[in-house]
Amino acid sequence: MGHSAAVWDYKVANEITQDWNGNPQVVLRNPHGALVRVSLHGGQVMSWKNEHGEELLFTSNKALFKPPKAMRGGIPICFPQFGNRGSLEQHGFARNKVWSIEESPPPLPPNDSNGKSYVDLILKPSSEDLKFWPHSFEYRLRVALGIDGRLSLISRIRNVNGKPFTFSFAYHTYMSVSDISEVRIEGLETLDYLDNLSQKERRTEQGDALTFENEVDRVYLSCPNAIAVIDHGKKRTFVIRKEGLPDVVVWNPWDKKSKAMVDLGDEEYKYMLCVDGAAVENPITLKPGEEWMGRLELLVVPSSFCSDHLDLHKAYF
Ligand code: TA6
Repeated sequence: MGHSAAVWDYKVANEITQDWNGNPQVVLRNPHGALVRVSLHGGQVMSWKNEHGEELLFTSNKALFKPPKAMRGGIPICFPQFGNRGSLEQHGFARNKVWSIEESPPPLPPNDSNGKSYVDLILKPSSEDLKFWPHSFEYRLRVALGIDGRLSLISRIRNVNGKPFTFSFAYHTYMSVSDISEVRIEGLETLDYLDNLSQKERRTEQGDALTFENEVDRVYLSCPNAIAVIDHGKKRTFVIRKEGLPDVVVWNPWDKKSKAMVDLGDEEYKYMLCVDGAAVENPITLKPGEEWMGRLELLVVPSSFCSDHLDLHKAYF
């Protein structure tokens, strides 16, 4: 199976291995030793390591690596729905399908390739899929690792023909943190959110950075295009930049829910936090031939680089 050659000043080749289920897994590397693993099962980023070999994404020690269940961790793709409405499975089927590598996708802007190691994946509905979601789409996903170790995910979803369809979306991003009590999020202050713990009631966030003392399951609405997740314990900040993703899902199951989940250790809630670039409040409708793009970029910087310097409201792409 071929794969998109790394477009690279350093000509570092990507490699294809197999994951624990025998599913093909693409490994992206940069010349400083940073690494990303992407499984063709679900188009899921399974691992993102910095140049010191530190894992930046959370993966449960009790994860079930058995299709059709998505692995608990990494960055599962939630499409064509985020949540569990209607007949579709929770968070949609894309994360439970086998994707393919696309050698020559429609081009992206040069910036999305130059100096990066990347792979282009594609998902199209099978005749079986069309029976329960009768919409002809092409979903192209580029996963790229930059020279500075940043991770980019670019989704392009196109309505190929037929009738308009509507979807909601999230990059369900499990961040690895030192201890949830050491973490705060900046950029969501004063925003409205839907509280999934109170029948999606609309509430307003108070004025300070978001910290964590118990279960949180919220969709923050109309968020800035940059969010900072500061981990005081590890002295590092995840900078999340996004485009086409107005909302941010924040989820930590805390102790009770963790104990109830077969694929999450009882104490593991302490070491993870989901902060997802998403489009949930206003699902996206595509007419035939229209295409939607949702970009996510994750960068880890030393926490001394505090969010004041991040200019959370400017456009980044
Ligand atoms: O808001 C995030 C959420 O919808 C939570 O309610 C929880 O269900 C989480 O996603 C994980 O969902 P999953 O289907 O991956 O177990």
